[in-house]
Amino acid sequence: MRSDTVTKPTPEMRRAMYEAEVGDDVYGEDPTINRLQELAAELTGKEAALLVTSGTMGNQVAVMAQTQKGDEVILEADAHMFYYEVGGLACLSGVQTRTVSAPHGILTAENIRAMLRNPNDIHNPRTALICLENTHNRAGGTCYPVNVLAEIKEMAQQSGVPVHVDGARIFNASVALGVPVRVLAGYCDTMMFCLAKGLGAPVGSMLVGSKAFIDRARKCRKMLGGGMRQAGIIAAAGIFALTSMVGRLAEDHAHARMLGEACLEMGWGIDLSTVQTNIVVFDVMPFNVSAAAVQKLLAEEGVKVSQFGEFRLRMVTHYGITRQDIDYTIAALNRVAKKLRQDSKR
Ligand code: TLP
Repeated sequence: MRSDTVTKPTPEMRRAMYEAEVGDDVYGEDPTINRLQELAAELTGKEAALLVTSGTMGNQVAVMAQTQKGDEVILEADAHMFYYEVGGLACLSGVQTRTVSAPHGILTAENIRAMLRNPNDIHNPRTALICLENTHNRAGGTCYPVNVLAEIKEMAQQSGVPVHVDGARIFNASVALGVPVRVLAGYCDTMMFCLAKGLGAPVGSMLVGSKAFIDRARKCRKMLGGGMRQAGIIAAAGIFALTSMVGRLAEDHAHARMLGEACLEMGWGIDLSTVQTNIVVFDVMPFNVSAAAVQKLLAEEGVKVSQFGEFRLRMVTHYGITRQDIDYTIAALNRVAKKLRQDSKR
């Protein structure tokens, strides 16, 4: 339950990898990578796409290709790009971040407008990019409502600032909202999405946007050492992920919902309105213990979860986690809750 990054390739995916036609992608000659990039562009309604090694590389390359040193980038305060990318924005692109906390991690056009810099003031850095995270990981897998995206796009266009979406789990948002990815991607200029999370591929993320953006991104990727050679074996898994693994995400969402409802019933701190996709973030505060202590007790039960703060834990449902695993996890959470209650009475 630690993350949907732990998924292993399906047997069919491995077969596709084995059989993949390959070439040198730095020369643009890997036919399987080219096919994956065309598919990603088509699915998102963008001009072009680029295979990158990871979500982190995709986000960092997107910023690098659209900013200059000293620019400012707007992000939600718990965004992965700000929180978990090793300070890459400062280190690789030399940009500074402007963050604001938003309920459920969902920024609004008003939030963002208030953070835009006046370009006519000599003191100000240039606001170069607005970054959204859909679904929002630390907020519990929450999705941007389509009307909010539309308002942000309109405001951003008026201000002349491009919008990048960290869509590591955009297919989860698409399935949960019942809205095609192409529609969600239509509200941003550039987007990164992951093949190696809920979609089950072993490696890889995609960056999509205009042809000019992807040309710049390809150079940035090369600079970072991400120019791969016969990576068609990775792309083959990605094509399989995009064509065969999206439909089953609804199962992960149903499993997360079951976990979330059970957590609430047992007295763990949880806001069920955040359980919209495959992530369950919950609070251990009601039991007066630390997240680390609960994480350890659950590990002893054979359930691995991630720590998301001093009192917060995260569980993620994904391919390979069955209904039986969910029942087992609920029972384990129940045993841990009971033990903590008994301990507190002593
Ligand atoms: N998230 C990982 C950890 O880094 C926290 C996880 O287990 O969820 N954007 C978002 C929203 C992500 O959740 C992640 C990975 C990334 C980007 C980065 O992707 P990778 O791990 O491929 O670099």
